Amino acid sequence: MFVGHVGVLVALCRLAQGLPSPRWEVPPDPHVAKIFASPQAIANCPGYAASNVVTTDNSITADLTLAGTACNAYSDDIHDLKLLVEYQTDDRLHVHVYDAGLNVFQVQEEILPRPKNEGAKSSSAQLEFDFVEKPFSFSVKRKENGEVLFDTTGTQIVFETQYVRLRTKLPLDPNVYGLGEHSDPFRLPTFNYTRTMWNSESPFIPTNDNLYGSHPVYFEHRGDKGTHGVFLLSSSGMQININRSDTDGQWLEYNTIGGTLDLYFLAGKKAADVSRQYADVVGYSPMYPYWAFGFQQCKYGYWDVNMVAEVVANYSTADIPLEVMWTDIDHMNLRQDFTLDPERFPLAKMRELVTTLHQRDQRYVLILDPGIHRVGNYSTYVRGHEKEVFLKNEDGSDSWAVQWAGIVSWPDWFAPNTQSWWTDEFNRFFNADTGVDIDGVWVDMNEASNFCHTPKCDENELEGNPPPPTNSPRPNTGRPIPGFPGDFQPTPSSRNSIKARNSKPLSSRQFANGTKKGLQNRDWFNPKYNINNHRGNLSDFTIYTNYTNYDGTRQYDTHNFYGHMMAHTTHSSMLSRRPTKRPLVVTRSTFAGTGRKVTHWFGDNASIWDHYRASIRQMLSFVSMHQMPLVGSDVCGFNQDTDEYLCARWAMLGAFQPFYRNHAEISAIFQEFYRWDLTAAAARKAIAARYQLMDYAYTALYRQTTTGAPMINPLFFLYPGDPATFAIQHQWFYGDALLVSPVTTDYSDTVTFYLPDATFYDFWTHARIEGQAQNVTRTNVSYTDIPLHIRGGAILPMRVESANTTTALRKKDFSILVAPGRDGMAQGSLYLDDGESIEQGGVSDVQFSFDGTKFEAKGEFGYEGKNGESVTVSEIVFLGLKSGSYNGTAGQVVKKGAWKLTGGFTVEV
Ligand code: MIG
Repeated sequence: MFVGHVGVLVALCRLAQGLPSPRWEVPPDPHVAKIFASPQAIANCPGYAASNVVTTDNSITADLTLAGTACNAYSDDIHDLKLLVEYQTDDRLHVHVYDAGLNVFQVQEEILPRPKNEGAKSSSAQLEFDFVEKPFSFSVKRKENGEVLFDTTGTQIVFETQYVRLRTKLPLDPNVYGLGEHSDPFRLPTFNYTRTMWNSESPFIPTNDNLYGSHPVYFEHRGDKGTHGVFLLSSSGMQININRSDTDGQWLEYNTIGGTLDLYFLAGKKAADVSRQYADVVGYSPMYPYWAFGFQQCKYGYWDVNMVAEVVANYSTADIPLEVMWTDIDHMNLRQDFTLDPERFPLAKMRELVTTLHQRDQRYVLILDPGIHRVGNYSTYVRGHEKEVFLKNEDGSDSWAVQWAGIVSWPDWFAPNTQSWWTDEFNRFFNADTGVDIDGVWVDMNEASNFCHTPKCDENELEGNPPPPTNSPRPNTGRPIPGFPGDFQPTPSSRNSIKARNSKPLSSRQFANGTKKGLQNRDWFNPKYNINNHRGNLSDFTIYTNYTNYDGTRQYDTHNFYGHMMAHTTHSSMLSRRPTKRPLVVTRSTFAGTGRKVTHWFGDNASIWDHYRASIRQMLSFVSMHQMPLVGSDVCGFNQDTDEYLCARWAMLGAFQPFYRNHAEISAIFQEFYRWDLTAAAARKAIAARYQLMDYAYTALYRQTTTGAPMINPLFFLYPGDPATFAIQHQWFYGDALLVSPVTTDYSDTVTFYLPDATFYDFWTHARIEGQAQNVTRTNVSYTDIPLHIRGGAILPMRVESANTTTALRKKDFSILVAPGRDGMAQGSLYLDDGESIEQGGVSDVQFSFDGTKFEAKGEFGYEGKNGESVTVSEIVFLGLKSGSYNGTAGQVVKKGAWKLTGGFTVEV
């Protein structure tokens, strides 16, 4: 019911945007009709038999040979496979089933550098690998308690040229999480559930569909018996099914359209250990600049530089701190990357804007799209063409597609000159002395999103749908746009170039056997196994899957990390502009490991309560399971009009999520927080709290970058033995000590939330409340309130007050909040550095503890502050010291002083 509703909205919205219609409105194209093999064909697949088994104390290898007549269910069975099992560390087991000829595609090392095999002994490892020779099947067991974590017996492995299937049995109704990117429940459904991985433009972030990113890793939680993780290192399009039946019990099944079965089993056994073990495989997040925690504002549809300045000014007038201002594709000339609309965003004025922002200690971010306008008078394209940076058609001409600028070519991020070309464009356009001196950059549309529906996209098709906009349709505001007609048409030359390119977009570059670059001669467009991509066939609305990358691999195999490559290339370019500073790159499309350099926002949600709620579950899985800490959704919602109530609630919700940006679509109303008094009041309060807690959050981010322990904790991470926490998806811990329990019902002032069996303190009133492993209902929660509770046993480093910018905030003294647990004790920490440098001089990493009477600070004290920044603690607030003060702050004791964080100290109470 709800899905249907959204479908209509999507269609309407896309019409308004002048975008081609989505798949479900386009009649099926006879040229791309699918042929499906019957499931019966799979049931008869023979599986494999193991031979030549060699076992060492660290590994097992074997040959796997097709154990009967090929079933050729969806393509051709591969006859000879190999098995490699490595006990890489005591908590990581690597199991790889791959083709003996090494022709099947494997993700390149440069995309995902493989973790080192540290040569652990099978005897000391936490996991045990067992197998049956014929038909080959295997299981993975947790030695300590005999829990079988993975078990493929009962279903044959199918390993074909365009279809690979592996199924594991699971306990009934298991607690499975992860497998992003999706907008589904945090604890995944376990009946009749499918997860498709095929990175796609996904307006309105539909549930039960593939979205912008692919992270084939899941965490499974078994209460006191532990949490483990399973990562399938594969970029192939796939469908993962979780289901059960009376005959087969409960299972999880991978169905991929290529690639090998490259599995990493992560033993845990605590959930945060799995987070770390996954970071060991795909990489740890970098530190981000301190200012990235500031509040950020964007909108598609700020149509001139004056308006951008006006928004910044309005925030000041409204007394709402704004740290980062963003501009969308509005700034571009004819929607071309690295250009400015000369009338509305002239360079001189843009430079003035940025200088002024910087003088005010604010920052600026601009957007880039991957499609490079394929016209001869556009120098970025011309330079790229000369350096041969684009994916190519069969005839050697540059690839073509349609994005905002009109006809575009796709950069081939594998080509040898692409990085230097991209960096050169950065250095020209974002030049600090002559260009737009941005502080961060945003890469969009990099799934990649193609306005062409099918690979047959030609002039007729483009006319059947609205033509590609070269400037966006503008709402009739009654406001003239100087010098910029509202109905701009593609130039004749780019129109013509469609015809010229209407040859098959096929190219072939060098291919050699045994190089894991992907089998030749596959059906690049319509493999018979349907992964259920919500955009249609594999190539619909994206880069054609037959394109060959420079290294000889095909987009068919590499599609899911195209956006990842753009984002990582962009990271290097940003680094080259400011080699000593931490870059901020925010990407829409992601793959496993993208988080080791850049971060992500959750794309085009809508201004609806369901997406306010979805932002929580998306954040939970990305931070704690996909190792992408600095994430968030468009606050107040992107598509459609928000309203002051939803926006007020969302202003508060977003303040306790890592990445905090208000953003809206061009045809949506303006939704800056100052537009409504109620929303403004909510934002002021939430931002003040967020800013006072910024060093606490920054410390949590630092921990994640060094230990992998997530800066956002799902409740079951901290209360693993409490089954009531396993499915909680509307509450979370910001850091590991601040429980956020927002109102989640539409237009309601009541919230029922769960308090685990522990002591808590209300963040706002400091009142003590004993959690009893029960739900608590709060009524009269106004639109300027959000329930926040400090976990007893925690110490939170805070600033004594908030400030307008993070620069000013860093000059405020610290106030340390001590919240003893039931045992009267508490602990916490504070990490301090200069907030922006890659190489730090002295840093501080201070451990705080309280034993009931004595507070102590000790650790490393290397950061001395710069430019008037404070490293002074001017107060310590002890909560709940007197007994019987459960409903008030009577138990609170405040010690004033001046303790310098340049050395350890103790305070007695
Ligand atoms: O087709 O640049 O997700 O944040 O405002 C839409 C315009 C293209 C999609 C991004 C959105 C951005 C918009 N972009």
